[in-house]
Amino acid sequence: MCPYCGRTFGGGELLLGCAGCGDDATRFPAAGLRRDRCPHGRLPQARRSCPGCLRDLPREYVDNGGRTIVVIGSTSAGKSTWVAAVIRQFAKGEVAERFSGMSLDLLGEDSRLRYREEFERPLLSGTAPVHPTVMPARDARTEPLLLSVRPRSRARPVVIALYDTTGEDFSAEHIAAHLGVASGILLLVDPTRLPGVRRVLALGQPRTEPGPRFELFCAALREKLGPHRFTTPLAIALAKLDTVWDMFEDRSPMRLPSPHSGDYVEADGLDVHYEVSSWLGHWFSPEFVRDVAESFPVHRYFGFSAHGRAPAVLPDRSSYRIEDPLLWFMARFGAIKTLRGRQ
Ligand SMILES: Nc1nc2c(ncn2[C@@H]2O[C@H](COP(=O)(O)OP(=O)(O)OP(=O)(O)O)[C@@H](O)[C@H]2O)c(=O)[nH]1
Ligand SMILES: [Mg+2]
Ligand SMILES: [Zn+2]
Ligand SMILES: [Zn+2]
Repeated sequence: MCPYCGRTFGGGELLLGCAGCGDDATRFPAAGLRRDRCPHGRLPQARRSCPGCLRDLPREYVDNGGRTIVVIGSTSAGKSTWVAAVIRQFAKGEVAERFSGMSLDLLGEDSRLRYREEFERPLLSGTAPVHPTVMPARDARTEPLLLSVRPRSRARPVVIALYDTTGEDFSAEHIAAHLGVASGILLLVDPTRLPGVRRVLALGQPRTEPGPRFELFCAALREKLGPHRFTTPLAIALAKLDTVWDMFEDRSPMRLPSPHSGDYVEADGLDVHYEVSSWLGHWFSPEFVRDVAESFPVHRYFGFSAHGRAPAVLPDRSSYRIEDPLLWFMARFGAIKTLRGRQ
């Protein structure tokens, strides 16, 4: 499937281009190769592009096939910041310290440029973004960041197309177009929008809550995919954990550093899952937790902060448990091992 236009093609349909054929240069389907040569008998260019939208597809994406992860949530839930922070976490080498040889690369010039311009600079530069929405809606739908995550050095990479939707997209049916093929969905919830948290922090009631949007989202999915339950793994994460840091007890798993190292530690994953789901039931609504369980048999709750444990203290804005959902997806994809039982 093309990560840009969403259409599906066979390998033989991907377009190749002539190299050094001058005025005769043309683009032709890979199936048209004759002994690895173009119609003029010369070696073609290495790059392959989509016959639907004509965009170049990175070689690793073509060779390995891609997994699609869609990041959704209300406006300003912290979606773009999560994407930026998780990539930075790899770049800083903090994941490789725990998973020897694990690495993440942005694939292709488009993804690298976009990461720098739209994620790294506005979200991690240490200055608050001028506009909360960093990405135009048009881009969110068609422009994934293509990542290649190598679980160990020289291991076969997992190629991930990461779609960072904007809040407005959350309920729209065009999201469902992606969700039908998604290998994973990450739903972010901003705790400062939840009625229970707002009462405790005396913030007044929010204009929008994530609940009605989640129902619309499920309705859009049903319309697209039929009335069945969705086998796609759903990760629901309480973002901006620093804003509710004081509400967790000392013994809470939300006080422990992420223990996943070498393997995905199932016991910790479950501890966090039960902690976050019970808080969400309490702060938000038990129906939300029930609806998630009913629609998505494979789901797990997470909590993280892109701004570290304390409320954002500049300049050190190291993050907390930011990579946990990605590690869970990697474990579900079979790319890293899951450690079961207590340590
Ligand atoms: N305190 C705190 N603030 C955060 C955290 N993550 C993001 N924010 C802030 O939340 C605001 C929204 O973040 P974005 O990442 O732009 O949110 P978004 O979900 O991409 O929003 P849209 O694209 O508009 O739908 C920004 O002001 C961020 O600085 C966090 O972990 N802690
Ligand atoms: Mg965004
Ligand atoms: Zn395409
Ligand atoms: Zn040629």
